[in-house]
Amino acid sequence: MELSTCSPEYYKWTQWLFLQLFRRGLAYQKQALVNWDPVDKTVLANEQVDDEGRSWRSGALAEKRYLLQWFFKITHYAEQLLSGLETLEWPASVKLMQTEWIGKSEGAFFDFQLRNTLEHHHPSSSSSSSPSSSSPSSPSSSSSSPLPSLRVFTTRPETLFGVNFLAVSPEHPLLLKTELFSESVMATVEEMRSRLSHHSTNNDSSSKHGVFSGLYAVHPFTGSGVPVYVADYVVSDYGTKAVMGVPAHDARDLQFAAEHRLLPVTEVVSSDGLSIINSYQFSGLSVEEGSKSIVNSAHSQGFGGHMTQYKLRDWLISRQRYWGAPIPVLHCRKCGVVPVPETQLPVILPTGVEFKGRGPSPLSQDEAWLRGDCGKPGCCARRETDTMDTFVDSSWYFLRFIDPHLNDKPFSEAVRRWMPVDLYVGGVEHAILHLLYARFITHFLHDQGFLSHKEPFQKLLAQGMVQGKTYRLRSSGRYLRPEEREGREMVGNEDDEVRVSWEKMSKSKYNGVDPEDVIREYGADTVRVFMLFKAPPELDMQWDTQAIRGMLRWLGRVWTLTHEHVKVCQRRGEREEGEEKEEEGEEGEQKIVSATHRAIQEVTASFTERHTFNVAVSELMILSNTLRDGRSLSGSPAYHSALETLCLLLAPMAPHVTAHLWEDLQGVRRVLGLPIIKGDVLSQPWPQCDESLPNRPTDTVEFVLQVNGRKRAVLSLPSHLVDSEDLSREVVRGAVGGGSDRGRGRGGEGDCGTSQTHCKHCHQMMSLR
Ligand code: ANZ
Repeated sequence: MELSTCSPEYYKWTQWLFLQLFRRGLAYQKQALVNWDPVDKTVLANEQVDDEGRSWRSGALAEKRYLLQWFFKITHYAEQLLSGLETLEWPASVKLMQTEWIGKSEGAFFDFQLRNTLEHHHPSSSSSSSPSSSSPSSPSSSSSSPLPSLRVFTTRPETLFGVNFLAVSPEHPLLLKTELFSESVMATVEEMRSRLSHHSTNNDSSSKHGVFSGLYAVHPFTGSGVPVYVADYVVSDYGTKAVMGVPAHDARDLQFAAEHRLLPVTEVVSSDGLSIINSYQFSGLSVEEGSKSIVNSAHSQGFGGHMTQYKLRDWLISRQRYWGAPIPVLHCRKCGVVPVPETQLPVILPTGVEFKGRGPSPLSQDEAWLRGDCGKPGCCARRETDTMDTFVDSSWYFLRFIDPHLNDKPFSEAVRRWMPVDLYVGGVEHAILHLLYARFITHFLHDQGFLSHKEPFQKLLAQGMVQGKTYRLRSSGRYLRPEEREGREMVGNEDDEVRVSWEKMSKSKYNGVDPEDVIREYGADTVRVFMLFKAPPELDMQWDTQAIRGMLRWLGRVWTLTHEHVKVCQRRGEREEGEEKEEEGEEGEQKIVSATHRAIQEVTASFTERHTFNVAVSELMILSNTLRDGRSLSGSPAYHSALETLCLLLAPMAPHVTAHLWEDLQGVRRVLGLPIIKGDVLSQPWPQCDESLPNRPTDTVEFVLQVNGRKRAVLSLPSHLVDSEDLSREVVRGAVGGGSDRGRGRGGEGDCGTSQTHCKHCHQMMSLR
């Protein structure tokens, strides 16, 4: 099954998706201050700019620019996307990232009537602190038309009586009424706007630029006047673009108030944070009660109410570049924006365009392609030249997979049966990009009746990174090439010149390993089993070529055990029939049968439920240890059956080796009086565990306690605790401190030669951190 999101057969349906969103008002165009990648010369979505303000793709510092852009209204789904997380079996860390990205804040709004004179003083304010005595004058002291009111958003309504200024962002619509402000105020506002457009954020803690607007706001409860400032710490795309300044209880407000000498700073919440003070009739109430009563009272008097805000912004999908699906709309001089009819899809990217690597999109250079027809006679329309962010393609591809070659529909009816995806495996770097976009589109398609499920991916496994050792000069930060690293093998050693550490493999860091090289040396099976064994899939894995040898040795041991058994059987076959069989120790045989069924149970659970492939390998090592200890039973049916099971359980991870072993084991079935099984190892049914067997070979079980993937202790605990909650309690009750680091997990160290040991419960224990 293969599909290619850049083929017109596919992107026809990405364009169809755009049209569905457009029709419902969820795809729209607006002027926006956007993140501009100066290297790729394109716009980036917020999610595509990292914490340092750099492009996820080029790594360049993103700039801010105003452009007319297309957006998808993902904010319309903020609440659904948030509550939907509860239904998902995803790692808590990824859910948390999405929760924080959506950023729900529950609070209140208050409307403050604006005035251009300070008519009242705050009951507790001193006149010397008022801007009227120290600030630039307002353009006119009395205005003919009544001034509007100013709405603020706050998450701390209980602090309303501590307000001593209001601040609006330089982009606040109030500032469009330029007649309300003096020229000098507008000039300062302009300066702030231009400064902001050159910085990726205006939330920088160091700068709190601001200017007194000349206007005052009337406190809705007390009637006192507070000055209104324009301040760059107020974000223009959040809340109401206006805040109430409460310096006594907010650090940013305090810094601003200090810089602008805004006094007094009145505390309105007691120092223990529990009750409301200095707030007239609300004083004495608990913060929670007071907050409610203030909002209710404001609501009943018509100047306030509850308000919920989300940090999530609409998804900017316009890209000014060649790749990506062309946005299927026409711009007509008479009719405005006209969607391309579905019957005319796909709008195919023009061929033969010139790539200059800079400047406007190559699509806007192709005059013939640009000409469109909006359907009305005499119309002169031009095609939209923006293409869609390629994350739009990947936000629905999983639906197409079910039948990738459908011509008349984006996806087959069978999605109702097959979706959602049971288990989705992907890197954590997609936590708030692909995984949020795909959820949004699935929710939307569900609401439109195209899908019966809301969430695309029921379970998520976010795999860790493969890390390699890096060697970096302390002085210049330069990464050393392999030939420059002689004698500097330790991680964390105190080399004055070079810092050795583990980092994600990357060409620029010279710490990559070419899989071809290691596969050539150790074989694909060894490398695969080694990688699965080295770390649980969700943790980073530190690549250690030396340790692969240990895995090769273990596979060699399985090979030897099998061939020893095959030889014993063959010798027996050569002996005369009727000769008496060797006595088989019943106890030893029982041990092998138990170990076999335990392995089936554990490996099956590791594969199907826990995805702890490292544990699966460990369990197979335990079984191979039991077989090695019970070598005297080599040649018996129980031994044979254990080897066959080992082969079947190992086959998904080491298909080549086990294909040979399986064939050899089949060769001696007749000698043992067993029927021949048809087919190769991979076409056999999965072994079934006999639940009635005592599958715990020992009375005590050793547990390796790992914290953050590192072995901290080995605990020897009674096996009856294995599946009980008592285990967690036992561990918490001091076993951590008393554990010895010298112990060994069964089947781990010494078996494969690496220092890794695992137990099936290590995850539970890790979560006890
Ligand atoms: C008064 C107050 C008093 C506030 C106090 C906080 C502490 P979150 O939780 O992030 O939603 N705020 C509101 N809109 C803003 C904007 N556009 N730019 C910058 N700040 C803004 O934050 C909500 C709080 O951030 C709001 O509550 C408001 O300040 C501020 F002791 O109001 B608060």
